[in-house]
Amino acid sequence: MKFLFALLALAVSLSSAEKLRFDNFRVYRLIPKDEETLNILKELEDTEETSEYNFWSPPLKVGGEVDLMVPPYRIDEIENMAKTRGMNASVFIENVQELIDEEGLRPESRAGSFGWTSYHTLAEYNSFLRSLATRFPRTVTLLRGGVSHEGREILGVKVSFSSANQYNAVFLESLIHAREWIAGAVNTYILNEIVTSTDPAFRRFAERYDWYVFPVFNPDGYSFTHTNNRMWRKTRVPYSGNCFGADPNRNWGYFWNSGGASAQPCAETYRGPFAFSEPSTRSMSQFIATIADRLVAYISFHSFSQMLLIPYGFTTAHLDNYALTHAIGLRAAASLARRFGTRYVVGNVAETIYIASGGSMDWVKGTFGTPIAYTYELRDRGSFGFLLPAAQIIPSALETLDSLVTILDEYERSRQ
Ligand code: 0X9
Ligand code: ZN
Repeated sequence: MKFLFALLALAVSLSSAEKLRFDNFRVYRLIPKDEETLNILKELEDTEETSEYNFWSPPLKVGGEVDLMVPPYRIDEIENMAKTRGMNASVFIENVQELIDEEGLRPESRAGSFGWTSYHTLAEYNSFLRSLATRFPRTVTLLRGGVSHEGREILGVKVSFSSANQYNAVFLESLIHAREWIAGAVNTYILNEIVTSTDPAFRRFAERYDWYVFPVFNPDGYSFTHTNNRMWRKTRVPYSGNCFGADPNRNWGYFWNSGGASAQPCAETYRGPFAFSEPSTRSMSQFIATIADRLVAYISFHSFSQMLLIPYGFTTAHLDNYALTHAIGLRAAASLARRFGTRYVVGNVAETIYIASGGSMDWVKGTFGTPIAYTYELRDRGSFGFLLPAAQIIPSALETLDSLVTILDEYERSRQ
């Protein structure tokens, strides 16, 4: 009897963990032409459940581009609004589920290998890190940087070729936003090149630095994108109103709650009840604090929209070494474009996208004065958005790595 109950409980818990489907969900690119229309969109962003209307790019200004995922039963509503309000509305994605299904084909994992022709689960990322440390015990060390609310370890590696590089360290962060899958793929590709590339010029570059690489900053959110909701962004800490998660990139304790962050637990940019309320950001910040004096660079990978962003998000002011990092950023974007022609926009967060306080990059640079700090918004510009086909992982990674080499080379040159 007991066994039967256990079985029943298991069945219930399994069915409550159902995977959301997005059949015939569209993604529209909208361009509001007046304040009133803009305000209607902002109202939708504040009041609607994110499982209904989900903003892939938020409404910010008249004439600006807004990306909105729309369920099939609300398509008429949006089409009518576009017609009556004279709002430009083009369909960028016809069927979200179709793109998700293509991601799920996973040729690599069927072959039981780790690579960059498909996306990977948290477990696969973690076993990749462990196997690197096993295969290259003299250079790669597995790190337990932190822990998440649901008790998942936040694993990373330190790659070091010489103790002389101790104070010349680079930190690579990704997947603080769960749904931005390309970020973790690009980050681990770069890590793999750093450890295994045989190109002599690249080896000279890679072996000049110590590397701290953490592919999955938000493991609860990331595993939730695999099991329940591909479009999840935040952590999974339960908050009031039956809503889950704070935005882990609004939760860091440098000018926390200073604009561009929501006080509403249900919002996609919820700042959390206090700075470092999320176990993942709190524990990772504690880890970073232990190595901060060694860092020359902190790089954070996000998607999408093809931007190379410098601090800060909390203010539009040009602080610290803005001029230098902006100039380096332009050169980095030029070297990124050289390979496949991919165009990136360069600027600080607040001026280039929006005011956003509580980001990890702001905290690192503001707290420790780390000279080089960039946030990448990787491919694309909205054709696929968060659902970038796996065939674009390697091209994205190659061009991104070109730009990273330029950033660090140019910074070195600037110091001579
Ligand atoms: O809003 C964000 O956190 C990032 N954009 S995203 O579309 N990937 O959500 C921008 C990060 C800006 N960085 C800081 N605010 N420090
Ligand atoms: Zn992001």
